[in-house]
Formats: sequence, structure tokens, C-alpha cells
Amino acid sequence: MSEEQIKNLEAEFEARIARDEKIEPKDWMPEKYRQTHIRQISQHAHSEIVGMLPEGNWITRAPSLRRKVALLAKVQDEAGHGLYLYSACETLGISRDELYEQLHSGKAKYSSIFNYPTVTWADMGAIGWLVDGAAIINQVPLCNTSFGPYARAMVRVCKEESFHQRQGYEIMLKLCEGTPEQKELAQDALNRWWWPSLMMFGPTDAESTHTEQSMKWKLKRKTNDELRQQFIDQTVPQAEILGLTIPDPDLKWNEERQSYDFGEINWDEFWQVVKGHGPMNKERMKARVGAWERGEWVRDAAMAHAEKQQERKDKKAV
Ligand code: BYC
Repeated sequence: MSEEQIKNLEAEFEARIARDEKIEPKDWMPEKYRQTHIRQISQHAHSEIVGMLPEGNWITRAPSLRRKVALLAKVQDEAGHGLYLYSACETLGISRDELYEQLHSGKAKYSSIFNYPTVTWADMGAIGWLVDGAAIINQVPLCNTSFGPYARAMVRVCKEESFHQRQGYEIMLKLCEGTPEQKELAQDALNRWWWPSLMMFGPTDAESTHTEQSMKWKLKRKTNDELRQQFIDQTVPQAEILGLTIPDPDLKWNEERQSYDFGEINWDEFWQVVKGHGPMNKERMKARVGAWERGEWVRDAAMAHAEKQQERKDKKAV
């Protein structure tokens, strides 16, 4: 293709983005657009399936049948979200095996939040309330992202996330209405999950490498800082209803901005976790790689079965 032809394609692509048209897998797209989407969608898919681990840890210890059913359904939803997202990512020309290899070798990232331990039942409440709450705020704008398969996957994901958020908040509410010890468990979980939840939105806009380009391509519809602020403004009143204290002495309503001011995030901790040195990084990877290895015979059996079926079909056709 000549340089001129590429320029024309680029101009037409930019015009389509400006008109808010969806870009579909077979449409022409700049190579950087394709790569950026593979990066973000696959990180998102990896986050969903690694995100099953901290909660999966509590399914057998849920305090009642009702709580067990709800938690089981939530963790299953997360597996489903991973599947929609891996499928959306594959439409960009990368295979599922390559994506798994990137996760297992540590080449691909997944959300920092899942590298923290879940030490009490209240953590199930805090994850649903805060982590899924943050995920909804981050993901609702993605329903309107420019790449069609990602946008469509996000519509269903967001509907399910709102059930997740409510089941978490309900756990917190029950604990806060319970004994002083139960309320203390809820406060302790909030203390441990608050700051990591704020880190989920990524580095500040000034430090974010991808935001500017991703906003131009309408992959991202809001910046990391805008979404973080929206999350804080929405969550503080919910903590007040619970009667819990947000562990930030600098948190203060700003009348002029009609928003909360908040304290400094520990960015050293964030980057340590992102680079693989969080409290649970090694354990999470060990669990994922172990599951992949233990599942090898299932994949082999499914392939052998598919080959046999195909052979039978071919023989019949002769
Ligand atoms: N953790 O330029 P930036 C869920 C990386 S799961 C780790 O701002 P971008 C759930 C970033 O990748 C929901 N890494 O990046 C599941 C980049 O590194 P690379 C997960 C992070 O992409 C189970 C570098 O830092 N949600 O809901 O423009 C149970 C610079 O950052 C993080 C998604 O995946 C982080 N927190 O913006 C419960 C949503 N933040 O790639 C719940 C989709 C940044 O250059 N993703 N990095 O090596 C996004 O919206 C965006 O990718 C982000 C980051 C806002 C996360």
C-alpha cells in the first residue's frame, strides 16, 4: 500500500471516530489502535479471571447458604466476563493461547487490586462495595468505547457488576447493623481496601502514559483522575450510611468544586504491586499457572474428541 493510500485510510478512520461510529474487527484500523486495544482488553480479561481468586477463597466459608449462593454466582460471573473479553480481544487477531501465555509469563498486567489478601468475611463485603463499585465507574463509559466488540461486551458486564456491588454493600450493611465486633470487621476491611481501590483507576493523568491517545481514539471516555474523583464522591455518602469512617484524614468536602478533596495516594506502593511485588502477586500467579497445568488433560481430551468427530464426519462424506 502506498503512503498516500495509508494516509487516506487514516483520515477516514479518524473521521469515523469523530462521528462516533463503532470500529469493527474487519475494518481497517491503525496498528497502534489494534495493539492498544489488545493491551487494555486483555489486561481487563486477565483481571476478571485473577479477580476470581481472592473471593473464591471464601466460597466454602460463607456464613450462610444465601451468602454462599450469591458469592458463587458472582465469581461465576467473573469467569463469564473473562470469556466475553478474551473473545472480544481475539477478534483483533491474537489467539487465546497467546493471551494466556502473556499472563502466565508475567508479560501482561492485571489489576493491582487483586494482589491484596482477603483475610476476613468482611473483605467480601468491601470487595463488592468498593472494588466492583470502582469497576462500574470505570466500565460504564467503556460501554460507549469506539471498538464494537469491547463496547458490546461491557454492556452485559456492567449489568452484572451492579448486582456484585449491591451484594457487597448488603454484606457491609448487615455487619454494620450487627455486634460491635462485626462493625469493627467492616471498618477494618474498609481501612485495608480503600486506598488500593483508589489505585485501581491507574496513575494520575499527569503520569498516565496512555490516557491522551486513548481519549483521542475514544477507547477511554474519561481520564483516570476524573473517574477516581467520581468514585470518591459517590462512595463517601455510602460510608456515612454505614456509619464507617474513610481512612483518610485529609478527606474534606470542597464547596467550591462540589467534590471531595482527598489525601495523597501511596504511588510507591501502587508501582511495587504493578511490578509484581505486592503481598499476593506470587500466590495469584501460582494459582493461575497451576490451574492451567492441571487442566491440560481436559484440553487434550477435548481436542482428541473434536478430531475424532471430524474424522467420522469426513469418512461419512466419502
Ligand atoms: N493495575 O497509562 P495508564 C473487575 C498500568 S476487574 C495494574 O493510565 P491505561 C473485577 C497500565 O496498564 C476490572 N496496572 O494505562 C473482577 C500501564 O501499563 P502498560 C479491571 C495498571 O490503560 C473481579 C501503566 O500502568 N478493570 O472489575 O490508559 C472481581 C500506565 O497506566 C493499573 C479494567 O481492566 C492498575 N490498577 O489506564 C471484582 C478496566 N492502572 O500497559 C471486580 C479497563 C494502570 O503500559 N482498563 N496500570 O504496561 C482501563 O480502564 C485502563 O486500562 C486503566 C489504566 C484505567 C486500568
